[in-house]
Amino acid sequence: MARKILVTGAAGFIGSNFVHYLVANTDDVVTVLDKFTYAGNEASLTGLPENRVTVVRGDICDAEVVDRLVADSDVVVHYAAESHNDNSLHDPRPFLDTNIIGTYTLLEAVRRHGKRYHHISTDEVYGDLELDDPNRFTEATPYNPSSPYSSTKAGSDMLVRAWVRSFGVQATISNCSNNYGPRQHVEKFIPRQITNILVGERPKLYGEGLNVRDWIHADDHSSAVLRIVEAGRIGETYLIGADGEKNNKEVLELILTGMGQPADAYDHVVDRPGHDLRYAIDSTKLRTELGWQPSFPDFEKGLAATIDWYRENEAWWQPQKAATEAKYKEQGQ
Ligand code: NAD
Ligand code: TDX
Repeated sequence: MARKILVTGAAGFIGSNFVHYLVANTDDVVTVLDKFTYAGNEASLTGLPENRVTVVRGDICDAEVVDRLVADSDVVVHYAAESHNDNSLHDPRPFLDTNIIGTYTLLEAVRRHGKRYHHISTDEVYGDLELDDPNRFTEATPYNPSSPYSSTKAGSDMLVRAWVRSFGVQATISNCSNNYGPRQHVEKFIPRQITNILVGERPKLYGEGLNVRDWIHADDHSSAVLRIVEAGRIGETYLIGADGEKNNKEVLELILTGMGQPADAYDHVVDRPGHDLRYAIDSTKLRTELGWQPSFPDFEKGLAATIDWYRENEAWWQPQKAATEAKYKEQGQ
């Protein structure tokens, strides 16, 4: 039977990809709750069938709207967040409001109405690893967040765990590594560099670019979340990753050469304060317990498709580009 799924933050990057994924792969009926901050984009939800997807403009901190929408759903999948580390270093307050109070507001509503809840989180809650550390993050790694962004995500995860234990809320949590793919805001690393090249600006690398991120295609994140919603054990955390470790310099060189530019045609800019060195996910639990596997194991192929998407969808990103770069310029980045 078709489920009624409330997806928060689905005008953003990963949430919108999840809704497109649900429409293509299930019979579910979806309600989107999104505040349409600078990161929300109506164009990310165009082309979806009106009889399956309803979009509500609202704040997850608004208890009244959240209560009404949760009451009318079977499952809540919570993506909405302030998501950018650099922004959190300059103005942390919205991160506390949305990531902590917003999650609290949702948890109280699912508790009142006895609804299934899935919480989307990040591997950044675990802090960072040395480049030569043979270990990767697992569900047992202690929390050690570095930035205002990751500390508010860690706080939101802790709220979920407390609401499961103290109030019996039917929740699961997933912590995923860095996503790439279509519809990601141009403030983030990969889209920033692709669109810089497209507008004739040089790409910008923080520091020496030796920081490692563990890349996963957004569709693989979506398939993992759906699997956890359908078969995950209540109260459990699942790490999501696709064995995609690469340092930033390597990724930037792949973008440059993939777009017909010399591999060194970029600028080094001032590093991010507190910049996490390396993230790496061990997703054995998700793979063995729930039988999940990534469908996009080839990063270079996925990156080439992502470059094509930005080439073909200039109308989607162009309106945000100049303001995003002006903000970075003020910060020396
Ligand atoms: P994004 O910034 O692209 O989108 C966030 C969306 O949330 C936007 O549409 C925005 O309008 C909405 N939003 C913000 N505040 C809101 C509020 N108060 N009420 C309602 N809506 C609000 O973010 P993203 O990269 O798609 O990340 C989505 C989720 O996935 C976040 O929870 C993030 O922590 C998590 N995550 C992201 C990554 C990644 O690589 N981007 C990796 C792991 C986990
Ligand atoms: O211009 C840039 N140059 C650069 O070298 C930008 C924007 C970033 N970087 C570096 C910083 C990071 O090491 O690239 C790496 C990736 O940066 P971001 O895209 O800002 O991502 P990150 O900080 O790793 O966090 C992302 O993954 C985890 C998401 O933004 C988070 O929401 C998610 O939780």
